[in-house]
Amino acid sequence: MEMTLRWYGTGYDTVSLNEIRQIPGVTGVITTLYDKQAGELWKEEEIKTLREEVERTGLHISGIESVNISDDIKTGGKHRDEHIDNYIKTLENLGKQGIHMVCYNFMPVFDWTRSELARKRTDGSTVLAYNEDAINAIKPEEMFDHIGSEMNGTVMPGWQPERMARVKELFTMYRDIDEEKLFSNLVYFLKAIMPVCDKYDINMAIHPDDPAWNVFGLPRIINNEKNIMRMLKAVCNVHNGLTFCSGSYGTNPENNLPEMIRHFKGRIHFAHVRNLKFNSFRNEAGEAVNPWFGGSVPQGPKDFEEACHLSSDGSFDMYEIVKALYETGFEGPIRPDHGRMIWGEKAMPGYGLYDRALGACYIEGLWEAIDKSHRG
Ligand code: DNO
Repeated sequence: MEMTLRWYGTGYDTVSLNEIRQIPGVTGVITTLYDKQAGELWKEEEIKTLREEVERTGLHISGIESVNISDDIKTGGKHRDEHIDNYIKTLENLGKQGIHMVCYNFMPVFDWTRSELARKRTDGSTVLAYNEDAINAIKPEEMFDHIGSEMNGTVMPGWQPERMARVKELFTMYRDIDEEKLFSNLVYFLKAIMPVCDKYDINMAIHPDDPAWNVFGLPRIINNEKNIMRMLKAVCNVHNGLTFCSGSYGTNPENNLPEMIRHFKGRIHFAHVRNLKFNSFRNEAGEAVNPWFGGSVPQGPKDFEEACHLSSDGSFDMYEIVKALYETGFEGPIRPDHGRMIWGEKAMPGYGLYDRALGACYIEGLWEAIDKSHRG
């Protein structure tokens, strides 16, 4: 594996490349041309400028997150083929610049969904959180007004104000799109781009739906083992692969994360490793318990918050997750995912420097220990 950090680019990220290069073990960044609209062409010259900026600091680009997919591609709208052509040319330009991993998602309207971006934890840190009752009480077109003020003046991926101003229009576009139609539009897109991926050896890594269930009645298709399998089989090419995001698949305790990693060996091209803490599972005495370790029943609305990366702080067994990646021979980029906001930092929620740096070191520590125990 290679340890990386997500970086949104100069002018968008509160964290600099020079800060990232000082995180122990981090050698690459996962980045993007943040101002590109979905469907737009990325010119080779623009990618080259970005690559050179990163390389001047001694880091390199380990992959792109994201080259976004337009709503016309997702819904099969009238600009679909034009946007796919741009996507193919973009992949070609990325390939020519030596970039071989692209993360994207196929979620309708909203990228990820949370009800809060700054829930306070008992230690004073703040985290992103989800509460089903709170989500059900919000009208989709008011989502941005609801959480926009907690973005610390940043523009969060998928939550660009211009896009959010069109939420009603976007819902209309998806009015007739059910799971089956969304799935066949995904397959259409993947089949069209596989030749260029083969030519330039580009691994496509679809990001799961976050959370892993339908929100606001919108269809979700990348949320569990069965649906992933269907997608991988429909376009059976090693370049059609996954971003394994523990925090997204893990929102549903029926997803056994280490088992899924083992199952999709060879098709996971990118890993987002983070932890969550569930608040909605309780034992008979009413105490909060971990849904993964038995004896628990959900009580009340689905409610989770993002924890720090350590197993002891959340509900996942991070050791088992990292071990599964190690034992399946995972060689792609890993990035710590959302971190808590700590030590007074003001940054994009989930994407500050400090807690992600702690997360990177923790994952590296697990990896080293697992590696040494395998070598005996
Ligand atoms: C949120 C991220 C997502 C992810 C996209 C990939 O923090 O994990 O926005 O980057 O879904 O296209």
